[in-house]
Amino acid sequence: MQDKQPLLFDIHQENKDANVQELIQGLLCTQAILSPKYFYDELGSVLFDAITLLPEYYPTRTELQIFTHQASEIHAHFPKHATWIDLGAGSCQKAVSLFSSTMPATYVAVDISVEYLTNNLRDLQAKYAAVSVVGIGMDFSNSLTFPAALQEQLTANPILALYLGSSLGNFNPTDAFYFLQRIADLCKTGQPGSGLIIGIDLVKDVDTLERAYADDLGVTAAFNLNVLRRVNSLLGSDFDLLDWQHIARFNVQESRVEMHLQAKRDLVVNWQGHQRHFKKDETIHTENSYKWTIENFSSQLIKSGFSNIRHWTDTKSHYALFWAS
Ligand code: AVJ
Repeated sequence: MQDKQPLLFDIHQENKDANVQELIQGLLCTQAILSPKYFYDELGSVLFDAITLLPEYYPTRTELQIFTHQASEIHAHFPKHATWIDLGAGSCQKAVSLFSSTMPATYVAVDISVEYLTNNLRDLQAKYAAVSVVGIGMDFSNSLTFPAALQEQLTANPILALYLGSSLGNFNPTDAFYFLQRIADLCKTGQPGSGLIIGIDLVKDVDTLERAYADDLGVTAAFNLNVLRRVNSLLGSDFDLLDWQHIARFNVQESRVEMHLQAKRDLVVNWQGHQRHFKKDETIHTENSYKWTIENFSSQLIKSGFSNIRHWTDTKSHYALFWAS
């Protein structure tokens, strides 16, 4: 008999032209900007995985600690026989490590690249024959519309939305509000008991925050610089990586760690008939990672349409897991 296979959808319209236009516009802004979504090519994804192993980068391991130390309390909130929707699932490891305490009926892994999900999901489906495994390639930052074929799973069971790894940090508070509102609407389509489990990185001393984004080994620097190679390949531009240096600083006013690439000298970058001059020390802003307080994030959840908010933190209150239904 043929093994059960995961159900796969690719509803990510790879809009190359729009990406190129967006890249060019960002590079021509007075404060040049690049979207953090360009970090994650094959090498970039491996570099990010390496970041999560760095001693300075506390979020990933702290989130895992909270899940392990407070497992029974956290799992008590998870609906049973639910449809799990793992937003930004990646390797699916984080969510799957929760299966031993609460088994979903359906596991829907959502990520920007369905290719990356495919192999993981085949193995997962083989290992958990009782779970319906689904993979969806889509950019969920702007809309959360699921294939019609999933209607049944979304309405007949409770929904557990998972957004782990403090990925919400890339959204500014306004965009975070709209995004959470869409998740709240999604939860409303599910049976009672539906809710969201989300990992949030908290405001803390500046040194700890900045070191997490400027590690001694230079892995985060490589992760940041790698985006210029991605831009070179997408635009045919001539960024020379040796001309740029990695910068990470906490912007207290905006409550975010900013990553920039800073020009080491006056230089010119050329692409497709355009050019941009950069003065020495001028920067390209490549990422924001917003940090929340427990109070701010709780009220954000309530504004977005959630009630019944719970949270758990580590002993240093560096990181929080929130439950909202
Ligand atoms: C994947 C967005 C959660 O902001 O901490 C890590 C990305 N950038 N180091 C973060 C990142 C530099 C990460 N997120």
